[in-house]
Amino acid sequence: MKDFKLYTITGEEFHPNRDLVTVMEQAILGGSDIIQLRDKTNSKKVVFEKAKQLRELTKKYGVTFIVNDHIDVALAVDADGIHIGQDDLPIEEARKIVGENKIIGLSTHAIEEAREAERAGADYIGVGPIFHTKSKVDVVDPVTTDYIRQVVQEITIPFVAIGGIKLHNVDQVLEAGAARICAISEIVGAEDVQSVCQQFIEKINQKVKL
Ligand code: 3NM
Repeated sequence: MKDFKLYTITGEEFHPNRDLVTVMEQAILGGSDIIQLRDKTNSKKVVFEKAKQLRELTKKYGVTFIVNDHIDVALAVDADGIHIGQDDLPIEEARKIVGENKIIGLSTHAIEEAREAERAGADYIGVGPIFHTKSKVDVVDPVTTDYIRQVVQEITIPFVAIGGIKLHNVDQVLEAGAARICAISEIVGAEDVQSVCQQFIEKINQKVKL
């Protein structure tokens, strides 16, 4: 898969007065190089419509596009990949459906899950929640930057740190060894989405040479 630095996940509840595509375009213009559509509330029909719009947007900018949960929607709009969780289909089964050319990302919250994801053929893993977050309901206690250090030592597939990451605490995450950062609320809830992304990218570039 094409490597990335700043992963923005949609969170429309954080920008009730602004349009989804506009906000995500600002994120891309600020340097976000991978976008995920995550919608746990709307019908598949609505998710599909949003996915079509974001596919068009990401194609225009050459940015990777991932769909959360809905494998069928991801295939229907020809997204670059899917992101699934611990309670979804096993990676091997998801792989049979999407094929070798799509990206499969998996959320992990402990080193055993990371090991299993690698063994099963995930293309990347989410590592989190690093800090407390209000953006995910079923999430476990924060895993802290200790989990990042474990993953750096043991896991060879790419990982992205997620959960409660803000401009004011991202340095701790980078110092622990993360090379890729993911955020929802800090980015899409910002007044100036583009500027927040630029600031994340600057911090990543200061600490990491991918
Ligand atoms: N997954 P925010 S934490 C979607 O740990 C998601 O797997 C997590 O949102 C995980 O940047 C999380 O607003 C929410 O904290 C991230």
